[in-house]
Amino acid sequence: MNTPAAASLDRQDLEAFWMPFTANRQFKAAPRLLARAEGMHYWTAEGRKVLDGVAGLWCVNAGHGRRDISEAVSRQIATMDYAPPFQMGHPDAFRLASRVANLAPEGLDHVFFTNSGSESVDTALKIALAWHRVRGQGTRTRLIGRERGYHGVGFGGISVGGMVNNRKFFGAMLPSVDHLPATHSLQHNAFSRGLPAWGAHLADELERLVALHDASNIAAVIVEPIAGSTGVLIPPVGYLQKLRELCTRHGILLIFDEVITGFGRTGSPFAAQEFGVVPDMITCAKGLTNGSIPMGAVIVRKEIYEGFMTGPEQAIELFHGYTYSAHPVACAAGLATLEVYEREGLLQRAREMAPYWEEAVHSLRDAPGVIDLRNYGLIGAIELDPLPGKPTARAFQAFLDCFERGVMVRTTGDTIALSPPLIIERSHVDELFGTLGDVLRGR
Ligand code: PXG
Ligand code: PLP
Repeated sequence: MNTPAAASLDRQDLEAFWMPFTANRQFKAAPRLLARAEGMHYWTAEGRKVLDGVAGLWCVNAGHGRRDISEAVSRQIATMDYAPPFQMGHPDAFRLASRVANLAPEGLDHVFFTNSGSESVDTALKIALAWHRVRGQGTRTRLIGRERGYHGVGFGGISVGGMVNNRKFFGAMLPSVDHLPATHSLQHNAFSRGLPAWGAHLADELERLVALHDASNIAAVIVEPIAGSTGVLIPPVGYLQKLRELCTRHGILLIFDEVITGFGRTGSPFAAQEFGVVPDMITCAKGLTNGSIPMGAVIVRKEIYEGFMTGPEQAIELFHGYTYSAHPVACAAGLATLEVYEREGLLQRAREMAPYWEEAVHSLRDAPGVIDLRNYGLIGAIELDPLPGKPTARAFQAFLDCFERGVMVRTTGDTIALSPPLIIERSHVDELFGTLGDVLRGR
């Protein structure tokens, strides 16, 4: 499978593209170019086959090259390339919203479309602030995120997010934001399988913030049910339940950022259902279109939507939206994607695969440098002891070595994160962990 055109990019061709979240100079000196994808695999521009251990970037949940999706997209772009979403509509936008609402936990039944996870987060935060205001509680303006949270890269998302490098370069960000402590603890929870036992009490930090600011000033709490980008941090048993109880008690909206956990990653359509905790809003993106066309969504509780539907009928209720909200091509991709998920039972498949996956993750227990292993559904993490004075280098080298050997993984800090397409078979799991084990053991 040689694709010479892509392989022959020279240094000059590589220059103009300022790559996101990438060491540009290092990459351009030795580029890793992908040219084709099918099922569980990528092929590089040089024609090497690479097993996809991360579903692209946590998004290609049904595997690559799904004909149903590409054909729906082709049909739509030929029929109607674009339709304005403000004061106009097209049928698939309404159909997709209904389908997404049907997948969501009971009570979350209205859907606002965006184009990414970052936009979904900013949208949810804005809806939270505006909702309190329209119902006469406009003093509720404070937002609460969590240390080691990732909520995309908009100013709202980095403000409530808790990753220092994503924040420290960008000035003051949103005012009036607090952070709950992260739940990750090697000391208490290293090598836990599934949900760790220690840490539910960390949700009580919300009580401390309520005591400090008073609930009447707090609009919303946003957390990832399982934090992905910051290294797969699994919630302690009872933690999310506790957050839910505290938010309800104090009239604070609870937002689950399910950009990664949505669409089957945990073994349920959403982590909210998996963990039996219903938030007031869910943000999602990625798996909504199987990564094929950019699209995100915010799913909100009926009471929130209805809270806005009170003024004169001719008045716009929410002054928010994107040129590409409910883009017809993205809607076509979304509808085709949800059909594939349903037909193939993919939103439950992680649950079937989880025991085999868990064993495979924990087979690396004695590999050199491994200080923690974490898993839930079809998510896994291998945390490595950083090399002295060279944080991140050890995991990044493992990523490079795996890629050389035909396996794509993802690293964040000194953690290797895994999130394969949900179509993964046991033989792929064996190959993934076989290669990872060889790389970590220096074989
Ligand atoms: N929230 C969460 C929980 C995410 O995981 C976003 C918001 C932002 O979505 P967009 O579509 O704006 O990127 C994400 C995205 C990684 C990695 O390495 C993960 C994401 C993005 C980039 C890298 O794990 N998740
Ligand atoms: N900037 C300008 C000058 C615009 O006119 C618009 C949209 O009309 C935007 C930004 C926002 O773009 P989008 O709706 O794609 O987020």
